[in-house]
Amino acid sequence: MKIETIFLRELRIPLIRPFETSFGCTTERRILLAEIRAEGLTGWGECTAGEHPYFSEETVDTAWTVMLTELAPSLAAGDVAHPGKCPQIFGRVRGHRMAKGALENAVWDLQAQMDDVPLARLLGGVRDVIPCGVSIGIQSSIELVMAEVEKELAAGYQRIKLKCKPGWDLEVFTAVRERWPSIMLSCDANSAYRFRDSKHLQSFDKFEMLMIEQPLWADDFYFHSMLQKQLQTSICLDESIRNRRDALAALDMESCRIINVKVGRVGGFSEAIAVHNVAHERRIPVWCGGMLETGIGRAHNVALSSLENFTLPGDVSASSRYWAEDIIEPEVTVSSAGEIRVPETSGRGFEVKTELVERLTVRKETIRALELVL
Ligand code: OSB
Ligand code: MG
Repeated sequence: MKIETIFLRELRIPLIRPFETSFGCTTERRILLAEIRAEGLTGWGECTAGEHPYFSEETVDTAWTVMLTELAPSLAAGDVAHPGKCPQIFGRVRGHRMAKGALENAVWDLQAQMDDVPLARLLGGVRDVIPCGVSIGIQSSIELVMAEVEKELAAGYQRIKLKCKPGWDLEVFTAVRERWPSIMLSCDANSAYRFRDSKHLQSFDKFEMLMIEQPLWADDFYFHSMLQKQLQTSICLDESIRNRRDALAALDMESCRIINVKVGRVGGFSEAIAVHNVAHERRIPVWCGGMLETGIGRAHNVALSSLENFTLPGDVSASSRYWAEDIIEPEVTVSSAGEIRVPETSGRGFEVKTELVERLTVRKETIRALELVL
């Protein structure tokens, strides 16, 4: 395809309620979108970088700079034979995977429209519906957690994940498990513990959780491997898995028994599919993580989750859990069985509300393909 124009925009959108993890609290999202025009069609991608470099090194501002000065010009400079070629086109730029992912995913979004197939099908998806869970942030009291869990279970969600950190763990798990002894439960520490906390982490085993997500350092495999030997509960890695090679290393070292695939964290759909595939070959289940995305990133997560090895409920949940009004229509909704239906229409299957996007935009840049007049 011949790309004509790339628009980068930053939107500011308040979350309907704050989301707190072990690394901080988010009340308003700064959303960076890539809009790519080619052959009369428009593809959209969402950058999952955070406002601060707390989850990963990237931020909205680093992604903005790298997309504007490096990635978008490279993409606009030539023909893109297939979206799977994007990693090669971006190959000179080291890191900045969330920035790369936003652009690459917009190209996949475009390609699906050009081929007139659902994005899920273009990615190799096989599911009609995907199983959904929720991630419940750190709250100011146990009562508030209980109320959240109760509400989400009533809505049908199949798995509850509790954000945790030292001082916000055993008491919370005890309260939730006493009230709901058999629900699918997990926790996510976002690297809040250290290897010396091994004994403490062993005491999580009695809650019979599906997994404990990223207990230790974001750049570690070795100590997770040592820790996994001491735990009955499966470790799931999130932050540590940046690409297919990391997944291979982690699985060979037995650093985890489950992998959270986030399309932004690994740099786009190509690498997300590659991570999915190596896990699948080793019979390691994966699930799709979330990064408080708007409908564009959410639609892309739904499409990715339709791949065969996404057997566990993901952190892909209804638009209304995050936004007063999402920027897509229809919004993403979850059935009472805790499932999202994978769209069967061409492309991402959710229309972008361009007027709303325009209204929420706080900065915008345009990158045009060079017109070579010979
Ligand atoms: O670690 O999975 C995480 C949100 C922001 C940053 C990191 C994480 C999360 C979540 C929320 O858990 C998932 C979601 O509901 O989008
Ligand atoms: Mg996580």
